[in-house]
Amino acid sequence: MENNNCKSGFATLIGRPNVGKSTLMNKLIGQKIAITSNKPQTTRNRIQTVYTCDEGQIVFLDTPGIHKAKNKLGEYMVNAAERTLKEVDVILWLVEPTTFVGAGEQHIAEQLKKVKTPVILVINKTDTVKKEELLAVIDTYRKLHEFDEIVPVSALSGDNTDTLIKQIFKYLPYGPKFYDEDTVTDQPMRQIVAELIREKALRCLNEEIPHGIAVSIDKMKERPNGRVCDIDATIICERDSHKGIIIGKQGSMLKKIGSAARYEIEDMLEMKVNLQLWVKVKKDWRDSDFLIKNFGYDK
Ligand code: GDP
Ligand code: K
Ligand code: MG
Repeated sequence: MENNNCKSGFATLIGRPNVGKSTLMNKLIGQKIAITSNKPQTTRNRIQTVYTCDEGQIVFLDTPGIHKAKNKLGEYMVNAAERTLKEVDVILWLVEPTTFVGAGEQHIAEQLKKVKTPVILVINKTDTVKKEELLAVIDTYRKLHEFDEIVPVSALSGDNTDTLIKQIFKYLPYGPKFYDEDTVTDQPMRQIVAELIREKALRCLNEEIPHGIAVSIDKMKERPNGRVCDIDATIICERDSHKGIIIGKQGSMLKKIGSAARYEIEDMLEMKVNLQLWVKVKKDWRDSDFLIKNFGYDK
């Protein structure tokens, strides 16, 4: 049922890597869509999630983060993020609860000066600080930008996220919902599965590898009985030495990544999954236009 007071619009999440953008998104939507890890640049694709309630609908864009590009893939990510700032109804800038303002924050503040879009400062991880410290953080950021709202939250516990939702709706225009009530993302299932596998690989592997891997889904097919899904996926890395590490002693690492991923995919698809994982080397894939497009990283 649509009422005349319904509000619908777009919000984007920006902020340095690891401030908790994906965690917040997952908390708000109530299920896992954006992958999270303690390594920067986990999120490569612009993931849309949809929040629906009586008041209306918020379509969230989980951006990869604004930073200086180091290669072609980096450029795609930065461009996507900057374009988004102008297109949305409201920007959520997520920060850590600290008074230290680094070059990354300065850069974001400069970008925000170029757009007229309202900005809500979201101070995340409030579960890690005392109230006095929080006041000092608010003070620090007030000097950096004229925010339309400042909302402290804990994405992990969900503390104060209801206030955040209310504040976001203040800036959305009246209008009908964009998506069905039960839509939570417009990402194809294959892409979510690929991201889940990549997340598990990032978590299991050594520091030096993660940024150089991609995952492609070669086959994903539900059996006619509707109880099993067969998935073939390839982890693509940049070096032969990486391939060895990803496979591990007698395939032990690949097994570990595979079973962790399978467990979550089964949970998400609500059926048994037969996951076959392969590893391939493609040198310098991050600098190749063709490969970036091929893996869907140009959004
Ligand atoms: P992103 O790079 O901004 O998307 O950050 P992630 O969502 O991947 O989170 C990075 C790390 O911070 C993960 O280890 C999260 O568990 C952690 N984290 C996120 N939100 C909170 C929070 O509210 N409190 C605490 N204590 N940790 C958090
Ligand atoms: K991260
Ligand atoms: Mg993320």
